Amino acid sequence: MNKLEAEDIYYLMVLGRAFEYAAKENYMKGNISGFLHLDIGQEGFSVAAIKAFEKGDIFSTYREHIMAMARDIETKAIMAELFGKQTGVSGGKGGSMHLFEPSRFFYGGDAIVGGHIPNAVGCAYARALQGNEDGVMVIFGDGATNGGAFFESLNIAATHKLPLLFLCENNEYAIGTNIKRAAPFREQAKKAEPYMLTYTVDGMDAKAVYETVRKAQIQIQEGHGPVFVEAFTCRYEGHSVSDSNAYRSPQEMNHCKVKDPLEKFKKELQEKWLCSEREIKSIEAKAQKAVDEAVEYAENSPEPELDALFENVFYEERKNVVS
Ligand SMILES: Cc1ncc(C[n+]2csc(CCOP(=O)(O)OP(=O)(O)O)c2C)c(N)n1
Ligand SMILES: [Mg+2]
Repeated sequence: MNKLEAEDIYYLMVLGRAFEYAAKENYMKGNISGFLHLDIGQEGFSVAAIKAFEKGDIFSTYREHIMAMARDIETKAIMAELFGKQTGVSGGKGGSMHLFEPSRFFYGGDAIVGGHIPNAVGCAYARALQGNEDGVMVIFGDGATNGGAFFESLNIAATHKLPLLFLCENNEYAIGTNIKRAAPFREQAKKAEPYMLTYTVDGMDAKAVYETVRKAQIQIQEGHGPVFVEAFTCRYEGHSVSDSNAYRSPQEMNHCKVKDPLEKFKKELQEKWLCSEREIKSIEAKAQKAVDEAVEYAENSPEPELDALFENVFYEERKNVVS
């Protein structure tokens, strides 16, 4: 990572946090409806993982606004999607959980917990057949590792030595259920150990996530088969905006917030890359401006046309085809 890349990562982290707060505010105002899962506290993980995974296909969880931004999908098109507008990245029909942009090799967002993991296995299989060496990454939560589809995917990916990076974001919660009540151990990487190489990393440390994902991508590209990376993170808000987060004590939340990924990465910028306070303030101002513009754009965008209801319902040749 060089200075420009580090500044870009910090910009995206600040952009992501400002975006999430703006989304929450607009949900409360009634401008956004449906489910809204915020990624505040996990920005370092989301940005660094996507930036480190150069090229290649990405299948993500439903908590994916910031990941989509890091894949260079326009902030305003993401906000417009949350508003359900025609200019949204999925034409206003996907909403927060279905940000889909095949031209960026970014396939959501999936509302079915763990449902996207077999899809990523299929994509990795296709890429292997095509001789494409970029690799595929699938991102999911700790809760998704308790489902059958996850274990079947580990098995198929390992048997066929597929170029697939399994990236688990372990925030120790599946909605309000603590991991201790849903799994026999905290480290979900243990579930993958019999099948493939595994790594664990501090998900609140963007630089560490970046380095681990980069290393893992290089390994899958070398053709040895899948790799599993687990990052430990902390979600600051409730599961979704309608969850009051009352099941976590103030002490637990404080313990989380001292590890703030933005603060940690800001120090990295100052100490390693010698960024001045002025440079940092200018990155932060640019991010806030982009979010304000995205909200304005979303507010002023038209609703989808009624006819759009019938588009993309049935397969049409050459539409949404990724080559
Ligand atoms: C197959 C399926 N079962 C249950 C749900 C309901 N549900 C939505 S989110 C969630 C928790 C998922 O937790 P985790 O995978 O850890 O992701 P996180 O929200 O922590 O990012 C559950 C059970 C669902 N959407 N899909
Ligand atoms: Mg979780």
